[in-house]
Amino acid sequence: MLDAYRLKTDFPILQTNMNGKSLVFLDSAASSQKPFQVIDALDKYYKEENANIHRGVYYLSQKATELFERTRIKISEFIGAKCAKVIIFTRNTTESINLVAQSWGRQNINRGDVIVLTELEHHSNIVPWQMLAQEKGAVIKYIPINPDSSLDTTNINEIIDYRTKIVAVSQMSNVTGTIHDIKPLIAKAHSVGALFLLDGAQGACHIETNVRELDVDFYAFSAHKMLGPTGVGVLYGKEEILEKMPPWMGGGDMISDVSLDKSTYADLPARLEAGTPHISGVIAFRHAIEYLEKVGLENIHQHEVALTEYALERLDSLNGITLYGVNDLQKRGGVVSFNVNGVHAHDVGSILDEEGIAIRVGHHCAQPFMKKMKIAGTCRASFYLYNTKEDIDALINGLLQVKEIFARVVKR
Ligand code: C6P
Repeated sequence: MLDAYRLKTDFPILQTNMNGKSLVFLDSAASSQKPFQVIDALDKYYKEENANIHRGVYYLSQKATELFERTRIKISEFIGAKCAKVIIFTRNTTESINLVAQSWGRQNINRGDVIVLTELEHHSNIVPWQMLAQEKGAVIKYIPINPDSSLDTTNINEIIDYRTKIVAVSQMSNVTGTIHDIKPLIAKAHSVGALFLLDGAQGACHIETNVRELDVDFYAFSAHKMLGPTGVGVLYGKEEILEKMPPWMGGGDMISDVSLDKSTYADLPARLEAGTPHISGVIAFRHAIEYLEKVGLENIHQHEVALTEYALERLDSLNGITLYGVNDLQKRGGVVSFNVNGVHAHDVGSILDEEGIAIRVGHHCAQPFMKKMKIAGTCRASFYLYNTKEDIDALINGLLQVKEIFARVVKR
């Protein structure tokens, strides 16, 4: 098991105060905090290594290129990819999914074809497909969710059939923390000749993932949710699929030859990476992955399961709290979504903020889920390797204050 108390000391921001109180950070599902190893790598880059990559013959440029490409190799090993060239750098998960929709999708999706999603997807795994479907006259079908937010696969044979071209599902829900049982869905997609995209925005940071063992065709995730800098995303794709994908954006670094009337394109991965990337961010991202590897993703997951169990127990012991999500703790990650009955989630968030407690409130970029549950939003506390039981105790004390304040208002 990991020592969250010790790990916390690696995160400078977690030593600070907010509103005069020690910061209790419970919003890592939105973006994680960064250890000094990552912050130092960013600092070192700008002080000692800064140059554009893939362009210069001089030492600094070659050094920056080497460091940048080391991260690509590290990521390929981290997710079990065949080689580094199938790792495409983007800005975030959103851009990775848009890249698939705009490049692979525009080439392969035609009128009447079916794209399958779930009702629990983040907007980033809905809107790019809606844009594509609108342009191409394709149809989107949704795997429904049960009231506990698990997937209802009763009619899966009618949803995924010979017309399906791609199935795109999140590894873990950002709203309820539900870890989906994706293996049967991947097998089903492949049995009808469809591809499978796994949205790993909430997965890569918490769950050991081997893309080749899972046999996913695409895997999308963001560095900023896994201790790395913002502005760096990853798209993994099977080599034979990426090889056939046309460039989505044109510009520098993605060409082989340009003349005034036409251009030819570079090989993978450059063909899908136009323009100067977030060099410092990519370089620092390797340090984030090394940190995660040192702690161990399985240790992180079990730590989060323990915190979730504790949080659910304590929340359940308060009266007037509605909890969302599945009961089986091994089928959920470090996210708890709840409402304080009769109190708007934004009010809960603001009162907690005064106590230095950061949670996310609202629809969490998953409006279809909220509509299905007939709620405007939820309060969401999310945990990572640096959270402790004391952070959850602080949340519970904050919620007791929320209840007290609103009880007084109601009495008046
Ligand atoms: N969810 C949250 O607070 P980006 O913003 O591109 O790095 O990640 C998008 C995204 C895609 N899929 C899932 C399942 C996600 O959770 C997210 C990001 C954050 O829940 C910010 S909205």
